[in-house]
Amino acid sequence: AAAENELGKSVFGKTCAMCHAAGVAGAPKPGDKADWGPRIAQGKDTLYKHAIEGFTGAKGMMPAKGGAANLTDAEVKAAVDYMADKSL
Ligand code: HEB
Repeated sequence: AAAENELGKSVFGKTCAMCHAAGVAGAPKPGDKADWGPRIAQGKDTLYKHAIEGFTGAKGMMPAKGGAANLTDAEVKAAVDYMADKSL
């Protein structure tokens, strides 16, 4: 469906890839279904909240907005969708 999530792809590339592309410090890699499955099962609202506000989980620390406080919530949500859609 979201084949053309260009916003999410762009935000991911600029802000999220530094940790998520290689799985730095426990960051779940897009496409890693085993890691993303239970995360996606929490529901999108929880994923959005954790990405926007930050959270500490069993694997490490997700900084609020990936450390880019200038991002809008909509930009962060698009990046979450981009990663989650690759991991279904
Ligand atoms: Fe991150 C996780 C998103 C950036 C690190 N993240 C995560 C998640 C999400 C995200 C959705 C899941 C949550 C849950 O599970 O609930 N990120 C994101 C985004 C971005 C990011 C959208 C861009 C804006 N990160 C980032 C960075 C880093 C990170 C930059 C580094 C520094 N993360 C992370 C980690 C994790 C995450 C480590 C995991 C945690 C646990 O423990 O689980």
